[in-house]
Amino acid sequence: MTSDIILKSSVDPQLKMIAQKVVNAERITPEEGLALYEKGELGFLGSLATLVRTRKNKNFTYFNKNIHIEPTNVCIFSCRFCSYSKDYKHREDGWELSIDEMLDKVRAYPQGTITEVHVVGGVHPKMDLHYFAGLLKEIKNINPSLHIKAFTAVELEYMFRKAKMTNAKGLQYLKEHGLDSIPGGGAEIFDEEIRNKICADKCNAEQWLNIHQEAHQLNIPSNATMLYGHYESYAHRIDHMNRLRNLQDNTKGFQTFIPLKFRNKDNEMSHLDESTQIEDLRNYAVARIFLDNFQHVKAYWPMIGRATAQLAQNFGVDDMDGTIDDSTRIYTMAGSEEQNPTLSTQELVDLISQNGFIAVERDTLYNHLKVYENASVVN
Ligand code: V47
Ligand code: SF4
Repeated sequence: MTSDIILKSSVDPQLKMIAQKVVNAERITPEEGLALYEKGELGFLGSLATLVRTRKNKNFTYFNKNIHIEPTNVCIFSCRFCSYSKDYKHREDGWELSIDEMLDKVRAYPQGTITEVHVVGGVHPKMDLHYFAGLLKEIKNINPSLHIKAFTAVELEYMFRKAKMTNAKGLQYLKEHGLDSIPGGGAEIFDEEIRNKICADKCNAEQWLNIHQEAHQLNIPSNATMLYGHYESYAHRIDHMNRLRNLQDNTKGFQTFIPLKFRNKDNEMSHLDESTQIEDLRNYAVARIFLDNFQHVKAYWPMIGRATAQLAQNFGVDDMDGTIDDSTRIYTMAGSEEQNPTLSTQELVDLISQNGFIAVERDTLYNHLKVYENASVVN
């Protein structure tokens, strides 16, 4: 039935052929991915992405209970899309949390109320590898069952370089202190020319991919992001996802892919328009179809807004990130709809089930903690 709809829905012979491949669960090529971006209309892409999503994750949409800690927004790098960082010379305009302040945030959540702490922030020259290893250890002392997902490859590359450690040694050291997984930030767009245009001075594509590869080899899972909707072309997006797909073929260590929509408030790229909602949904769908070896695609609701995140479930998305108690400022400062990004469990379950999907509370590794089978569908 679904296959019929897909095959009839497009008159373009190339798209029909791609649809047939997706129905047969065959991998599509980068050229075919590009054709989806260039020619696939919203409904067609949504049907194909839903086919893949249902095959991989049934009718489930995942969320978890997490908090974000942003140790500092002081950063030695100068990404042009960043609305949040302050350079070291102007650090008094930013924030620098002490270890105790960060631990207080963890202590505020009694055992069982959250399962994950997500730590990510600016690259501060005084917060080094040993400083952060100490933080991880203290978090685990407070609550050993908490999963710590911490530090983008950009932060890690700087920490390891400064500590004169190889990526493998540095990752092993952090793992011994409590690091459980790595978030997907810092990937931006891998193409060298575009990367140089938007974030010339931080780790390059090869370094980003290498850190994730080394992490996977040490059994540290990670996520991957793509910052889209700025100077990049569709071909750049496909190139980005193709590099991730190739690495994933080797390591199988990526858990989820997270497209991040460029937000244009108060940064050096504010003159660029933001992508439309239709483009955002098309992008989720192409990602879901192209990344056949990624189990999950996440709509990060604090950035995209809860209404689009809800709709994105019909375009391949099966994960909403978390309740995100406490502050995450990287998007609120860049102009996202969500100025107070906190959702209660009930609100997240409603968001998912109102669109006919089954909300599943997961841990960071996607083990099911609670399935909300009977949540009501409200039209
Ligand atoms: O790498 C910064 C992005 C990322 C802007 O792994 C912007 O579960 C849009 O990666 N417009 C960091 N995006 C956040 C991140 C993340 C978030 C949630 C979950 C996970 C995960 C990872 O934020 C940066 C950059 O790509 N970003 N500024 C902006 N103006
Ligand atoms: Fe620093 Fe991250 Fe902002 Fe780039 S995106 S300037 S690395 S805080």
